[in-house]
Amino acid sequence: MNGFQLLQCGFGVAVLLAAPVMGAPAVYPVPQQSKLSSQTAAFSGKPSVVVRSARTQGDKLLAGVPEKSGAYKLVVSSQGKVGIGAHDERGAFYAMQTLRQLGKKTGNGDAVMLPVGEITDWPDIEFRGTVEGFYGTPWSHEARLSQLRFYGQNKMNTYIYGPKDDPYHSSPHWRDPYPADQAAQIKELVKVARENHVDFVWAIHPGKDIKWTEEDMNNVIKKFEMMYKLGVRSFALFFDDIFGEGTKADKQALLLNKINNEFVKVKKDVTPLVMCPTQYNRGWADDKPGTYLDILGEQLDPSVHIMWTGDSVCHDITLEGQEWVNKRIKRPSYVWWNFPVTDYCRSNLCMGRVYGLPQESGSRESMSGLVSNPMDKPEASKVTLFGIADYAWNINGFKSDEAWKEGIVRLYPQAAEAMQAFVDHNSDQGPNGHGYRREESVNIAPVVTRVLEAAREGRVVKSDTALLKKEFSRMAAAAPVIREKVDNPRLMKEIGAWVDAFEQLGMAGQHAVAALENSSPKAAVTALVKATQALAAMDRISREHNQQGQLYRSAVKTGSRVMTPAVNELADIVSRKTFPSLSGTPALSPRPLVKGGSMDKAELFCDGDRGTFWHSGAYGQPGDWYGVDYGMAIPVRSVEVLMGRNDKDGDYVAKGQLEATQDMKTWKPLGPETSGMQVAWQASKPVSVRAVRYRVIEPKKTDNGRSVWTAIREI
Ligand code: LOG
Repeated sequence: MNGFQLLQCGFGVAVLLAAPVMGAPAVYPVPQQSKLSSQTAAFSGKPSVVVRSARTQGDKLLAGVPEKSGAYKLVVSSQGKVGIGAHDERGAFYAMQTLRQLGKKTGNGDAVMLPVGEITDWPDIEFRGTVEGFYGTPWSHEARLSQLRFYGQNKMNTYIYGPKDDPYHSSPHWRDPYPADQAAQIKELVKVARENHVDFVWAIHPGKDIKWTEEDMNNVIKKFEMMYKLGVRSFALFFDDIFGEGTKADKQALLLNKINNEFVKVKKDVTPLVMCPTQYNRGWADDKPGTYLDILGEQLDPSVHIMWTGDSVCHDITLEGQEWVNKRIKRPSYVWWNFPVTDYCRSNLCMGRVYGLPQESGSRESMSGLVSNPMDKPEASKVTLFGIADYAWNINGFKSDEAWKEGIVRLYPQAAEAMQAFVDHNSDQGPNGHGYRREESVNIAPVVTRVLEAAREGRVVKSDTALLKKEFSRMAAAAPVIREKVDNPRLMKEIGAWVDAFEQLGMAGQHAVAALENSSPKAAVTALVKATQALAAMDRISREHNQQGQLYRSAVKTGSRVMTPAVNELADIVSRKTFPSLSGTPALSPRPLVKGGSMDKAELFCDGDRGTFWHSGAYGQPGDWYGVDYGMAIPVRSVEVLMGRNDKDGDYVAKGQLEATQDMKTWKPLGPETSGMQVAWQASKPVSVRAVRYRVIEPKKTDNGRSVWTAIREI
């Protein structure tokens, strides 16, 4: 197909006019070489397009265009002629995306104004995009279609399909064909991906129960054949998060090489395989020479890409870390970046700026691909995906803060300021088992620190409290604007509860600061009551969202790194000052107790949030126990233990006994022995209890007889 037909396929002037970018014609991702003058020329019509072929080798438009998929040159002459030279059709498509961003409506018929000059452009990283690879409700079909278009517009070329909760991607049904309706949807995804020059990579996750027999290995090829019939031309094999037989490096290499020889090479139109290893991060890698990663490096066909999440499961990517693994696997790794995924911190939104990717020289060569594992909230993920697209295209040109803000303006043109206020305070994961954190509330944080320091000493610095109140009112004011102006129902369904909570936080904050500033006790009490009501409303919003019944429920946490703790502390300081008789009451802060497992992050099972969990990090043994100490005897009427990382997970205790103590020495049973993921005890009258625990009678076992770790969401 030549470029002219490409335009007739629907990328002509109509598209150009449909979405002109007003203001300065910034291009994103930032182009590699841009020589645009301040002179503009009116343009209407069709660009002349040359795509590299045997015939066009010497064409002027191709001069300087590197031989890379997606590379292009766009030339605007002072006479308003537009020429495109492209390495391939993808490059011509990308040139049109750039052109669309440069065009400014003239108000004069069909014409748009374009800056005169030229852009020569190519991607730094060959494979750029996402891996839908999280635990949780997979994205909807509509959401996926929208993602694919978004990737095309932002010059990302890869979408790896691998949602952990799709039973036809993983066990038990990886061997089976998709039901007809789902097959039809995948067919459509492949088609829309192709229209947007995105490789739809279908991944299989067979390692939980694969047998290394000829028959079962052929089952993988058979499934790939079924997917090939649906149009899929790119494939991946994931061996992450599995135990036992499936984890063997030599067997995995054998299977991949077999598929490469018997399927990829035979088909001819299938792209190189991608694999996610079992030891996919440095923290989990055996570092003895000759072990897992070296075996893959030696035995896997050099064409196969090997994925890598960095120094741990969720981690910034560093050049040093890349060099470490690349030496072992004997190829540049294909980065699976676990950001902005929130399947380990479901109560928070990660909508902050993109940072923590290497930019020093050598970074480009250190990765063959970069895919982001996003949130289960596809629309909300676009904020960070915009930044990742920019980074992956042009590493040196990437400016984190600018890309973030530009992304907000483009995604929410009618409510950019309000959305910026929202994402300013919705970026951190909160305390979590992976220890991966993001900055939050950056601009106002120093003011918050000063206000709190002063308040603890009974002082009020008016200039600071004024700044803080202004920020809280900016937050409260943002919510109605977002609800009214953000024209994206799917986004609002994803983050609506957070927007509601955010509004209450803004109100709570304003009242808390007012209470602090007020010298009259009566006015302080009035403000304090209002602050408390808004905080209670936040709790209610969170509890409603966290209701039973949904498979993946979560609390709703907003401003959790800086702003919510600040409001709580201010309210506390004012109430102690206003009601001195209350001061000295010990705060009821439960402490985790563990026998048989790591204490690390154990506070996550008594943080009041079912969306976070603690993992024992050790196989369960009879006599192990997990509990909560309240520090003093309190009346207790019911106890509930919610285990497993989520409702589908197997990491819980098979049989156990709930117990309570008053003296921390003798434990008495609360009810009979219990079993299952969720156990509970209830009494008609409260009993006095200092601590409660769940004691393991029988650990849960895997199919091969080994006991499992225990995950606890909440006691
Ligand atoms: C999983 C992934 C999950 C992510 C973050 C990889 C390769 N696998 O610990 O499905 O979304 O961590 O929780 C993972 O990252 N396992």
